[in-house]
Amino acid sequence: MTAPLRRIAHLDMDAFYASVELLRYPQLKGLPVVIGGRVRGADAALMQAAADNRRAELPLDAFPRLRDYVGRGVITTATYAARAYGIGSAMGLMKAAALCPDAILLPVDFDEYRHFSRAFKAEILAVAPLMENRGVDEVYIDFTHVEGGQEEGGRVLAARLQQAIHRATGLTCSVGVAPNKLLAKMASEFNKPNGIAIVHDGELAEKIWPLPCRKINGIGPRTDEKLKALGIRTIGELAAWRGEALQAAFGRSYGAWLHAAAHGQDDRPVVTESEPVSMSRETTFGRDLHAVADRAELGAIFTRLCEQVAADLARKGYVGRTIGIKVRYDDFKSVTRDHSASSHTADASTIRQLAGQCLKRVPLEKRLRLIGVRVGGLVRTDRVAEASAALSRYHRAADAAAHEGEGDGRQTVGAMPGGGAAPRASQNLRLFD
Ligand code: TTP
Ligand code: MG
Ligand code: MG
Repeated sequence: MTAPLRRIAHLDMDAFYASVELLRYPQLKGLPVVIGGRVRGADAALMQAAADNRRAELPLDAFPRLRDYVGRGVITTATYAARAYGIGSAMGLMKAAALCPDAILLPVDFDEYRHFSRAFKAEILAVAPLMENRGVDEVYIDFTHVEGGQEEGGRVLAARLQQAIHRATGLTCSVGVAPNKLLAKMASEFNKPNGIAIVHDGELAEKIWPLPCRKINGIGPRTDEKLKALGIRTIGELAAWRGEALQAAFGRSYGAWLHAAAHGQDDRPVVTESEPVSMSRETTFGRDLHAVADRAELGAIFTRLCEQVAADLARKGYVGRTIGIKVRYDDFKSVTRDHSASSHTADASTIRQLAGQCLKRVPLEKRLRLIGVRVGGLVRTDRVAEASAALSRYHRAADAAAHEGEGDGRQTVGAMPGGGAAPRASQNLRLFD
């Protein structure tokens, strides 16, 4: 079997602030709407509607319009309907008013955007734990080892994430999947809004090289000016330059980076937040033990390890849903087994039960030197409701897709009263060390 291809996704919400506002003002759907600085005076109607919890009923003529705006505020974002007038992020509101005076102007509400930011990221984390936050509305996700992440170049998983996010929040997003972050970031813009774009190695000339240099994240306006002065407008033109020449013009390290970027090279990893991903306890026995002859002693040690992991989880405020074990034999070979339950737990007896089932799946003829228990797929206890709701929505969506014949035939483990169900027989056997 060949190693899986590196597949990295960049996911970016569509017209994020504006789309969140449209959730509570559905009457604005399809209209040019901009989200801008503070709207003074004119927003009395908005504030009253909010106070009465009747935002959705506010008539269109009660909304503030761009034409009435006076001041130096800038636009944070605009709906796609407003973008059709040439309006966009960072543009002055009065300049935008000249382009589309009838556009509706709403004030920013960061708390609301943060809430939806957390919500869409929870949907992703429920299925793809290797996620890197890149601000309020975008993330990188390592698709390489996630179910569906290799299918159709990542399109299958991207579509599932879009569905899960839409189901949970009502919001749309766009996803680019590519061999690395650099290309994924560019690809996520290709089919905005609500689009997916897949880039493979070997498609550089066709999909990347025609783009202007500014599309590379890391080439700003100043570098772009300098490139233009050298006659370099597109990424393809940049790629045609020798590395040494770029280094001479832009300095050693930035020149080398420009050269690599133009050739689609980028090996930066997806960096997750420094939250623990798992907690484990293991013990090496004073003498090698045998599963049958030393059953009672082994059982007691195993139970104590589970209790220790449970206590670690409780103390640090985490629950997990992937329960795993590791055993090392007297010949120093090790094996691990794990099993992902359908709900999170920090309960010692649930962990003991699931870990015990994992233990039944390892060969126990040889004597054992060491045994370990691990709980992974951690979420903070105060986020568990969010995470488990996301997970069950995802499983329902995946099941529905499977029934529609679009699925990949994945089996989901059903609800497990008391935390016990037969682990999947197809679990990977991973050799340790
Ligand atoms: P973006 O993802 O750049 O833009 P967007 O989500 O509004 O639209 P797109 O569909 O093109 O992705 O930025 C995310 C949010 O960040 C955006 O909704 C508002 C905020 N923002 C600013 O406040 N100022 C800015 O200059 C930009 C670019 C964004
Ligand atoms: Mg966005
Ligand atoms: Mg963004």
